[in-house]
Amino acid sequence: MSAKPPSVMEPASPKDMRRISRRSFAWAVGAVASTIGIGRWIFTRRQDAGVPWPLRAILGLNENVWTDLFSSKRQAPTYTEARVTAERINGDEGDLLNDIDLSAWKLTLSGAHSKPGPSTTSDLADSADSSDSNDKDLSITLKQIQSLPHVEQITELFCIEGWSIVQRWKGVRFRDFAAKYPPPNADGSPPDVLNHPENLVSYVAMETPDGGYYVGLDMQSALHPQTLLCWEMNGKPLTQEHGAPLRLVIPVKYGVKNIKRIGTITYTADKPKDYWAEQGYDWYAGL
Ligand SMILES: Nc1nc2c(c(=O)[nH]1)N[C@H]1C(S)=C(S)[C@@H](COP(=O)(O)O)O[C@H]1N2
Ligand SMILES: [Mo]
Repeated sequence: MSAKPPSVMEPASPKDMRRISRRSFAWAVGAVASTIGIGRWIFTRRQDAGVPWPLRAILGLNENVWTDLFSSKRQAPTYTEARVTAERINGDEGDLLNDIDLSAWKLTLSGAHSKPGPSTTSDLADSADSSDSNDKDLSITLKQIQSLPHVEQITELFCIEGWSIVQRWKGVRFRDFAAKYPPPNADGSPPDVLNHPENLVSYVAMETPDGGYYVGLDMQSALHPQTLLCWEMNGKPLTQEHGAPLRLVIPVKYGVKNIKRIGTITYTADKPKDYWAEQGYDWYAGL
């Protein structure tokens, strides 16, 4: 059992809570959100999430507010096809203006728990010794990634420069990728990505093949159900300016975290370096 988070408001009785008006409720939610530095996104999106979890947050009854705030109930808005805007290219760090040989591209996965999670009988046989972890990098082809269950979603990408675009993306949920190629648990015990993400190491680092652009992500945001590894944008394979062959789409973060042309993914217990954080922007860059 972890300790209760420090309470920022006097706890109210359940009877009191029922009397709290919508407005004071919203204010209280804002107070909690800004106190813990989560900001605008939580505040403006909360109504979508239904009532129970903010009540828990305000009352401080939930033992893990952090996890709750980033639970799958926190969804970025999705849009219909009619709302898709013109494409816009921004940022070419990581040598995006120069071609790479897409047919030779492989994703390097570093820091994964020894073996891919079982999803077939042959994998099951393979993973008999999966309790010992090793430091070997995995090399994963685009085909292997595309063979995972994929989804399409239309979401908004906000650039820190102040503009945004709505695009349709196709890819695999990072959480499904992580279930197949699991991060290790912080204490070395066997990971259970979907049921016990809180035991995993805390961060994911991603960088371009040349190392010229790199982002650090907290594990909660990486495992958010709208965080995708994408290979298609608006019904077409990614162009190289948009990050072919594989990019991150993470609508709970600003554009800077949506790294294009991923070369390496690393699971790590240490807070990863981040290109724009080094330029003075907030490391989390959450919306
Ligand atoms: N490799 C790489 N990825 C990147 C960038 C970059 O410079 N290099 N810029 C980021 C920024 S600031 C934004 S706003 C988005 C823009 O994505 P888009 O060009 O597909 O619209 O990509 C992000 N990913
Ligand atoms: Mo951006």
